[in-house]
Amino acid sequence: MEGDISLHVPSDAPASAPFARAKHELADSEFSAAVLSGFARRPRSIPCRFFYDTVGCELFEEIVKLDEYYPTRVEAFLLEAHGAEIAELAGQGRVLVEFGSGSSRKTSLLIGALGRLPAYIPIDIAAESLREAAEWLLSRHSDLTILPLIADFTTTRALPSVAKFHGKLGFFSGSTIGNLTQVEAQAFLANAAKLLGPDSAFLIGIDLKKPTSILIPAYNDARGVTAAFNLNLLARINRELDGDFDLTRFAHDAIYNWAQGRIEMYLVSCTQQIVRVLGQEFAFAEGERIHTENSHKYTVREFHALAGASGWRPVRAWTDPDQLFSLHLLRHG
Ligand code: AVJ
Repeated sequence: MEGDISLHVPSDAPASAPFARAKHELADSEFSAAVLSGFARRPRSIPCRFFYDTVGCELFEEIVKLDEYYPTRVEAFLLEAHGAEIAELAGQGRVLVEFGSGSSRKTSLLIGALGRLPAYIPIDIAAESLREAAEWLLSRHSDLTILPLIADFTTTRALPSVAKFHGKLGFFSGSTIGNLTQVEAQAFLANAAKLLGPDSAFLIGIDLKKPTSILIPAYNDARGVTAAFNLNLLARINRELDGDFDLTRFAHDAIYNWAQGRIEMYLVSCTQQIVRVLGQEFAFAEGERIHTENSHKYTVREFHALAGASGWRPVRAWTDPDQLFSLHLLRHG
């Protein structure tokens, strides 16, 4: 089925375009560089984009089905309930550009509401997800032109040239922007404004601030799927970087940092231990934490301020009756 996707690859696409091997093959050295530098720092850390290898993508698909993990379900509800209004306010005939598209399951709801699109450009670092998502989308929207980009959406600087001839609608779902600090989120939004161009629209899903009685279980579920997702980072180090992490000697933890307004995920060393990675030894104290993810939460007001500071004008926001999640339509230019 790969052929289905490459049929849509324009010959003049930018270097980071569909399944460009160079970018993909860099992954290993990128991962090792990130782990080695993250382990040299205190507290130790691993960037959350490395969650999404094949196993990690599968575990994330399990997370979104958990009772405790409301964001995906509520966002899908908002897209279904308000799709027609979103389409009307966004305007017809725009190229849809999705940042961190993953499985594109929610995108299908948006595409259904938008009607005919000149093209859909999903941007993701997970090549396998892009391939699978494109297949799945084509099975539901057979006349859709899909131009996947394997890239880190925070550093994407160019779109396939077909995008030049149409207006653009950006889509950034799942509150993935929450992985960025406020400073990084502002830089991302400013870059997206440049990438999408004058008169573009942007639809963004934002997880709302709420009681920790709801937030914590969403990141520490009873079945331990999120724990497995987090621990997969260590398994990935074992697989790809010749590591010898004993996964039973690290534990998943998720806390809410009130000062920063974010969930923080950690892998906590259960004992004092020495771990080898790429021939180097790393000593971990008992209780020492590896920081693996931030997931910032916003109020509608806070997000409007953030968007406004990077040149985006809020057009409308939609929230569910329980105020768990929000969708924002922004315009600029
Ligand atoms: C989709 C990346 C935003 O922070 O809620 C889910 C990732 N991490 N459970 C989130 C995630 C743990 C998710 N993002």
